[in-house]
Order: sequence, then structure tokens, then C-alpha cells
Amino acid sequence: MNEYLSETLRKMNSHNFTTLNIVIGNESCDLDSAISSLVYASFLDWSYDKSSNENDNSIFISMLDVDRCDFALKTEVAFCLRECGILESNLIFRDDVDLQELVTTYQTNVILVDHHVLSKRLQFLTPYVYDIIDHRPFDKTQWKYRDGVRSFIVTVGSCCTLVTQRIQEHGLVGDTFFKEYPVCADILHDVIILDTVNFSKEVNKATPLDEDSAVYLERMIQLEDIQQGRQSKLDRLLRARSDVTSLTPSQLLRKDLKILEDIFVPSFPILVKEFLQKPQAFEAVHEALTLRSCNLAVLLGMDLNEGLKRDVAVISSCPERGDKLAKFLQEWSSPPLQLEPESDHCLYFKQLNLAASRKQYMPALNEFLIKK
Ligand SMILES: [Mn+2]
Repeated sequence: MNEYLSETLRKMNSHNFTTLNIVIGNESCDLDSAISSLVYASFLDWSYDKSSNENDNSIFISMLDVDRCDFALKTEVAFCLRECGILESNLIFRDDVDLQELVTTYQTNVILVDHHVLSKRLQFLTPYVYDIIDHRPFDKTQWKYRDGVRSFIVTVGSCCTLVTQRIQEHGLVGDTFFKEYPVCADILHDVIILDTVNFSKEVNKATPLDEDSAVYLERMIQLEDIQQGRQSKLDRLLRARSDVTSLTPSQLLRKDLKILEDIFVPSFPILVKEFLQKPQAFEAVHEALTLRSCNLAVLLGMDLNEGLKRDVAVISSCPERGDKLAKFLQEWSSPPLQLEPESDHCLYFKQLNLAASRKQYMPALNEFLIKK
């Protein structure tokens, strides 16, 4: 896979091509989007190489719709690609390419995976979209693509299921691709397991098509103990998704962030207490506040290691307003957050209402902003 990726990168950077085919996932750049895009682009490239195309020089690239500096935040994507030996330096991120310029210079075909409504930033790609593979419910309201656009939109658990189906449709050719690139079969299988939470009945996302693709891929990778293989994959991927040990405080602040006017509300998969113990954590919060023109930060933490725990800290560049907000949250009653003060060098609380996540904080913060 690295060979295909680096070769494509080389051709792109040396402008040695006439037609650009670009496979783009959605801007959450979650595992489904990243892998759908990478595998489908590899397949297109591989099948293009197999046929003789003398008059045309096409390249097939996968673009991850996230800035390179934020890639580390997608911990499960970074984990999966690292496990497969795919080098980050071979990937193409949205800030690596000037798409506006590329589409005006080259004949361009855009293939959308894992979404079918373009983000605002990429709306100029609309006339170039020529194929769509997506598993979200069909939204016709913003469908402005050209007539005859190819599309495969079916509501299933994972877009990787549909990518598998697309490749599987080629019969022996598809089988050969997966035999030559077992890593592609393996990562598609990873994503289907993660997205359906290993076909969990409670989560209820899996469809017969997801099962069909998973079984097909298991045959390709010759997975032996299927039940155990699926479960251990799920455990590893879930761990990777919440493993933030490699992130710096400033990356953690960006990982899962909401901003409400001038209130900065990041939520962490670790306790705030643990976050604040990282070197330079306070400095990172103040830096982030300045960068986003915010005055208040409400840090929300949770930890699942020994039963659920939650905590929260209010940090402000203006101590008076920070005190006011902390008091407001302590008195908030719908629902009561049950904040128990713990430290005096910042407004830090243990949160005893374990059911309250950021969703429950937002109305309180809204109310606070109205009353200010
Ligand atoms: Mn998806």
C-alpha cells in the first residue's frame, strides 16, 4: 500500500498526469471515511493499472479531509494505519493540496465516500463529482450533481461495507485485489466491526449487507476463529479511540470541542484532573482562549476505567466572570449537575451527576450567556 501511496504522491508532485481522480471522505475524518477513501482509491488505481490505458495518464488519490496537524487527534485512524504500516508521510491531507487550483488545471473526477452532501468549503467540487458511495440516509435537498452521476447510497452500518460490495461486485477481479492487498481487506473489516460495534443488537446499526461484507472479508483474510477475532478487534479499536496518551494538552483541547459565543467547551476522554497535571496544561488553555477569542473555558472530563467518573473545571482570563459562571453551574437545577468543589487554585469540581454530559451543560451555558 505504501508503494501505491508514495508513487501516486510522486506523480502528483511532479505533475506527471493528465486526469486526477480524487476520493474524499467526510470532514469528521473518522475511521470509516479515512479507510473508505484510502481503500477505494487503491482499488481504482490497481484496476486502472491492470487495464491498458495508453492515451490517458490518470492518478487516483485519497484525500483525508482534515489538516495534517490535526491528524493525531483521530487516534483510532492513526492507530489503524500505524498497525498496517501505512506511513503518515504518504497520506494526503486537505491542507497539502490546493484543490481549487488542481480542478482548474486538470481533468478532475471526484468520488465521494461516506457522505453525499459536500461541506461548505468543498462545494466548488459539485460539478466534478462523478461517483458517490454513502451509507447515510439519502438527502436530496442539496443534490446538485450532474445527470448520470453514479451513486451507491444504501443505509447500512458502515460505508466500508459498501466499498467492499463495490469491489466484491467485480467477482474474481475483486478477490484478486484483496489477495494482493490483504491489508485492504483487513482494515475494511476493522471498520465494519467498529461501526456496528461488533454487530451489537443493542446498538442496532448492522444490516445483512454489513454481515455479508464482513463474512466475505473474513474469507479473504482467512480469519480463523471468527467470533474471537471480531471481539478482539473491537476491543483494540475502542481502546485506540479513547487513547489520548500521545496527545499534547493543546491537541486534547481541539479533539472534541464546542464553542458557545466566548465559552470554550472541550470534552476529554480522561478526567480534567489528569489533563491539568500534564505539563503546560494551563498555558495551553489560556493560549486556546486567546486564539479563539474566548474568555471562559469549561473543561469536561470523564473516565471509564473504574466505573464512570466525571469532573469539570472553569478557567477564565477574567477571574470575576469565571467565579460567576462556576457559581451559576453549581446552582443550575435542570438537571442539577451536583458539582462538588475540590481545589482552590482553579474552579475545579467533581461532578456527581454522572448522567450529565456536554449536552446537559449547553442549556446552562446558553442561559448564562443570556443573563450576562
Ligand atoms: Mn460512516
